[in-house]
Amino acid sequence: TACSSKYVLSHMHPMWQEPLAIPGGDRQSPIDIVVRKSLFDPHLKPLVPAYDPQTCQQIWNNGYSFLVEYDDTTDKSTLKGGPLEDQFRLCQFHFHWGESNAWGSEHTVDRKLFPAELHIVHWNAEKYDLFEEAVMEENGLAVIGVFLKIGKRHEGLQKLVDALPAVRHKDSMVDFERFNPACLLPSNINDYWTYHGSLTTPPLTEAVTWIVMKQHIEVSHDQLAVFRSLLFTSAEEEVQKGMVNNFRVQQPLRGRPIRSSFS
Ligand code: SG5
Ligand code: ZN
Repeated sequence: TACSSKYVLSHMHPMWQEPLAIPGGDRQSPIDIVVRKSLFDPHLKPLVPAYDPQTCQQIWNNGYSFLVEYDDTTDKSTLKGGPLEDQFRLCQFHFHWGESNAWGSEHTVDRKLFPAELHIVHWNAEKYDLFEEAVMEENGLAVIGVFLKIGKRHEGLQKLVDALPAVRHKDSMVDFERFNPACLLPSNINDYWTYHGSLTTPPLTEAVTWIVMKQHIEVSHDQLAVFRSLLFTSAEEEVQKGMVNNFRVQQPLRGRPIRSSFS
């Protein structure tokens, strides 16, 4: 089974602003990427995603976003290269988005906001036995971030958009098969920024090597509108709340280097 469904984050609720406690606290995410302050590192390698669409299992509305979950019990879908020394296993991807196209991303580039941001989450299966262990450890996770902009309809995304009405409410889940998240990556995956940070939802652990793509992808306004038709609330709740603005506020950089793979 995919990593995330083993957990219930009981302290997580819609539009939470700040956690009860941050472990450590000086390597938190998300951040603003100041382009002229990022450091070109010629030793950064090309990124090598190798995803097997057969490991795709289900879509789950967890009351914060929708997660597309992958079987992570074997090394069938992996990420290596880039800033990573180990091989990481794909476990899920999800998005953050706004109520309007003027904001919604978690990271920003020179303060520029994007309407949405994709996160593809992987864990270090060379160093750790379980996702839940990796979440707590330095170098435990690698997350690819991709900005979404409004433009042409995204063909790859449409299969996912078509499935979303089935997971409208919190806690709903539907089978979802043979989806390759590589179809959501921009054409040039070799230009990226990387820095050490944290999960942007509880438990906010500082376990993440962030890899933020320089190129964005385009999706249509109508496709994002379907994201916005999801709900934070379960079917039982009397007052339904639209799932929008599910991003964390920005965090201080605190002197961390942001490296770029390009000059
Ligand atoms: C972890 O971080 C969470 C995900 C959460 C992402 O992968 O899982 C755990 O921490 C389990 C201990 O939460 C779940 O899977 C819910 C059980 O994903 C979301 O909540 C969707 C937004 C967040 O990762 S991120 O830093 O890339 N945004
Ligand atoms: Zn995220």
